Amino acid sequence: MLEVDNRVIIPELTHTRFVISAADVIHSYACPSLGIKADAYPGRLNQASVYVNRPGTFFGQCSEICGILHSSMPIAIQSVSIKDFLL
Ligand SMILES: [Cu+2]
Repeated sequence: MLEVDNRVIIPELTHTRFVISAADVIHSYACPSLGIKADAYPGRLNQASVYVNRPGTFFGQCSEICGILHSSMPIAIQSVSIKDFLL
């Protein structure tokens, strides 16, 4: 239940900034293994910075009770080498 249709692809060994918002209700974009947890508000921008020092896939979930589909809002972030990121 943690896989997604489209993973967020980020480059490793690079400072990456996530700009987080929502389209409907308040969510929380959380990926514990990357130390990310930021509320997503409709009409507002929130941000989180991350520096990933290895390739891999990191999973998370929405962590704000947001509605009946809250339990099926997975997050998957994949870090790849800069060379692969630029392809
Ligand atoms: Cu939720």
